[in-house]
Amino acid sequence: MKTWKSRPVAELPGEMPAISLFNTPQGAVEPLPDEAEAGLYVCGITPYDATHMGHAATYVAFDLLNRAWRDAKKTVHYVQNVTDVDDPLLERAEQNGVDWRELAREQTELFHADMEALNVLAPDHYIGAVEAVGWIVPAVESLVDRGLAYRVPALGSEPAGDVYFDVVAAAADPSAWSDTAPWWLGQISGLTAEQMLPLFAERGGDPDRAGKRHALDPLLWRAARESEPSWDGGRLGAGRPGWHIECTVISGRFLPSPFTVQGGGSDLVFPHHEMGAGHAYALSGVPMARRYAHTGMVGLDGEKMSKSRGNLVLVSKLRAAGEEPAAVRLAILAHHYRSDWFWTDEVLVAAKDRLARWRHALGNAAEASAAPLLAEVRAALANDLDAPAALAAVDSWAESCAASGEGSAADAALAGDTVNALLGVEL
Ligand code: 5CA
Ligand code: ZN
Repeated sequence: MKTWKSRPVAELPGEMPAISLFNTPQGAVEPLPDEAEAGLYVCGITPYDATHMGHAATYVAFDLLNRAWRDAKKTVHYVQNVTDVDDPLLERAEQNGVDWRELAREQTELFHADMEALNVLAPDHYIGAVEAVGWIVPAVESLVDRGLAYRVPALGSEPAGDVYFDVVAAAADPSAWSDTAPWWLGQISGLTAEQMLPLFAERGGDPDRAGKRHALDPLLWRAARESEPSWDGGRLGAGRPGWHIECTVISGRFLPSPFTVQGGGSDLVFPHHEMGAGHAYALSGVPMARRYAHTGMVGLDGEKMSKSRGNLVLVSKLRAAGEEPAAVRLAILAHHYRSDWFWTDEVLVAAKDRLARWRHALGNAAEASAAPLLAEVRAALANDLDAPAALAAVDSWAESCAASGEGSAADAALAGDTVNALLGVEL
């Protein structure tokens, strides 16, 4: 699918230090593998109610990683999906009386325009679930053939042919073992089955579905129902893909196994990334990713910002109201990517004020001030993408420039490039 357009990124002198990132399964900040090529998969939007500030914060966070890696001279392979067919999208389209394809198309376009405005570098591959159906079918067939997935017979009002992943068989399958760690339920989230159950129900799972072998078995293929879109599923029969297998198959197609970082919001740790890792291991016999990174949840008025609650601040609305996207981005960057935080008007006011101070400082750049600033910003980002520390470094640079009354053009240029290339904020 077409993606959005990245703005050019200036090359910076000197070197980015080795980058460390919090790894969810380990619960600790760990050095990232120091390889010439890096693979990044970030779970994309389900295209309705895009782009709210929580979405924006998640993609800006992984954009910092992308920029830090590029500054470290790595070749980055960045893949993102768009869940352009799924229950919540179909429900919303029905509610609004619009065609689900039209809703997805229009919201995906809006998301792209927002990402472009926020100066988020575009992924190399932007892939829709609909595009991926033809790759998902053989993957699910192979899981069924190998006894790691099963079909549920017709029961009550449900037709025959829904296919589920067998979490018990997949975790125990000896043919899938290798010298790298096999997958088990809880590997990514560290949760117990008791803790998983309510989350599973809340986040798209169906623990009470009759005919399943285990309450936590996730859906791989949903047999065709009247009035629901469906595709040719080969030996599976007509239907549409489940959610987790979508990201597993898309990442597996465009990235090596394991790839470097699987990313998304903390609401995806379980079941989405847990089950995705299970699917990937069952399909390839190696782990899906080396690291799993998760952003905190952005909220509004004391609650998580979510489409279902409807408490949304949309990037497009702020843009339409004349707010500068660079200020919106700075408002996001004032929070560490792993913390949960609330969007408020004051957050944006503070960001606009900061942007103005930084821009003013460019006109008074102190001699030899930019190279130390670059080193500080790099060190902050290398330490688990600590954007607030990077912002503090630019703040004190700006303050010392204002006091210096000098006007070094070379320092202004390098400071501007530093803020633009590493933080994605154009001064
Ligand atoms: N399509 C799936 C992922 S495959 C999905 O979760 N879509 S989404 O539209 O609900 O979310 C898109 C991305 O934004 C996901 O990475 C999700 O974790 C993240 N996200 C959603 N809500 C918030 C929030 N309130 N704060 C931070 N990130 C959020
Ligand atoms: Zn995903």
